[in-house]
Amino acid sequence: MQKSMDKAAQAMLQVAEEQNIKTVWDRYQAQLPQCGFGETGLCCRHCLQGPCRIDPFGEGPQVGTCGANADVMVARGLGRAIAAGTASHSGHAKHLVHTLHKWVHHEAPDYPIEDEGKLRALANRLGVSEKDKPVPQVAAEVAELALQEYSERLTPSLWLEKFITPGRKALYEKMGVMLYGIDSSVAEMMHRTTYGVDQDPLNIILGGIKCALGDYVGMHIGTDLSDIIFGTPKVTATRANMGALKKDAVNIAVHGHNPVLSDIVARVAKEMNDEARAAGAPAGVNIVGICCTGNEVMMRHGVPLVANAVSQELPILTGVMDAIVADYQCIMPGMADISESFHTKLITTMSIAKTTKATHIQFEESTAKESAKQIIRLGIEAFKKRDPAKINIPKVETQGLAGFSTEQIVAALGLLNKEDPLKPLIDNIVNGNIQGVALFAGCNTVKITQDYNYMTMAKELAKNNVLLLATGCAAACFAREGMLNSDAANEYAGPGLKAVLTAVGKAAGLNGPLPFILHMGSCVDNTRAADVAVAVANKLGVDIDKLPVVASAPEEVTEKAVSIGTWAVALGLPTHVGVVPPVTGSPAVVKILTETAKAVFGGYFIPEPDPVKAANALFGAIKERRKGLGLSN
Ligand code: BF8
Ligand code: SF4
Repeated sequence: MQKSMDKAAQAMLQVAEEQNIKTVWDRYQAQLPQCGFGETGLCCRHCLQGPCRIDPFGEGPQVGTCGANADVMVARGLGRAIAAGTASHSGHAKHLVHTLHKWVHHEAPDYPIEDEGKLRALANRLGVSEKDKPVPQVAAEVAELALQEYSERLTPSLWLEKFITPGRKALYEKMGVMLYGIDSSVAEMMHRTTYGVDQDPLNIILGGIKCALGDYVGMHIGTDLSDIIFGTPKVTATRANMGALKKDAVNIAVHGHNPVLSDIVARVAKEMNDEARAAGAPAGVNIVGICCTGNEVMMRHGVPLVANAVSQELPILTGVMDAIVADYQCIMPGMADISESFHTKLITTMSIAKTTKATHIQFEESTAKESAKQIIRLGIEAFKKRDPAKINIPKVETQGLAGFSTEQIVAALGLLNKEDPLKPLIDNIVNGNIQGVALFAGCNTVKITQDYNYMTMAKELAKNNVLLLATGCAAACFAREGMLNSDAANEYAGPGLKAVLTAVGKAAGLNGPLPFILHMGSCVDNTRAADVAVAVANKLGVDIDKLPVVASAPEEVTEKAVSIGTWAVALGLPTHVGVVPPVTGSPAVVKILTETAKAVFGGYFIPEPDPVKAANALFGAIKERRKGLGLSN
């Protein structure tokens, strides 16, 4: 199997081979064959009488030592994956809440409050009267409400209630999955899946849905506060892939997820150009991005994203990656080993995310700018130690647009209808120019040729006039592959979709159509897409599960992707996964996820490794919903 479709990644993999440097693909090969019990979800280590395994072929044991059967084991494993994903997204968001809180108390003086309008709009939505109150007071009240979202509330989650449709709210209450606190939903999942508690797979999965709604709320808070502090993204012209690394600059990559670190580094870098020049780098400091925080700074500062997920190690092989600054999540431990073979300085910054082989600089909001400067200086020092013989920058660089926040999508549509911006979108869905909308999210995995599923599915769906939204590594993939521009829309969008994109592009003063894939941000920004769906559903007076909107994680890896997929289902979306999670050991659980969920929530999982079949299944789901709405075209 080819490792990656990305031309720059291919070039660097060649270098890895020549220099006998082991990457994630080699480590994966060394793992094969992977354990069949683990793959199917049929092993359990939830107590010390284990580990227990169930024989999927029916010959060996069919229950664990305590009597847990395949359904219980699989459901419990899934529940814990959702809890881990929820803890991660909401932990990231909690960090932002603390930053805002510190800003209010003058303990984070280097942070801006870029979007006062969004702060006030959010306060209003949450029921806080902000009129005539100064920004710090409104910020304090919003931060307080956000913190309250974490612990056990006596009333339903405010964020959930205020951002979903009335229909969903009623359904969640009826099904007993209403969220009363993010952290408490994680704790409850750990409780119900521990030794001898919940033994009904359906009940465990309902608990998983409740926990996944905690993920949704955590992500929403993350996006809201990032926008308030760092600015709501605006459509930005940007570049991507490893060709954006410069031989004559100090190249520093921000890697991880939270703009609390990366945004400050991107801002401060502008002040450090002279120091870089003095060190012999005429082009100054060149900040680039890896993974989701790369998306964050791409959207807000046009910083080029050079790699993500499975290809995150490869920029080191260019020989010009002077420093990689990491916060948390999706930073492979293998990065430390590869950076040791080069001059690259790997810098960790968060107390919860250290690695023994990296330099740790504790990043504190109180001294954010100073810490950022210290980090950049380490990059400048490392630059001096480059080995010219190892320099090899692949000439692959793409152009595209990023920064399609909900607000920007509404603004772009407003160019066609100022009074009623959603109307052009709805009209074009009704007349069939746009058949439906598909949200692409998730990662890249060693188990699939990098980008292959994304690219195949995007082309298939676009040809059928489906508008695509993308976040996280899906957005990163499309950026690297040069899909976020007018040329790609001209090449791949079906005639109806192209006509709409051209009309909006023209109104926006572009030389061609809008991209057919709208880069909506990082993984936490999936709730931006949900907000668009909720707004359309509310305007039409139907619930989300009636809309021709679908979701896909074609190359997913992380537990975070599992929680996102689960709340997408709970929101009512048919949700494709290209890597089948470890659930196949329980046909009962598979049935709950693919069929029972549809009957109850309208949304359901579509596990399908073949990207063409997956695109057909999603288009089929769109067609089914169009029919349900009485749209026969
Ligand atoms: O949160 S898509 S590999 S970088 S988990 Fe990670 Fe997956 Fe990328 Fe962002 Ni999301
Ligand atoms: Fe085995 Fe049950 Fe313990 Fe799991 S909880 S390890 S199945 S005894």
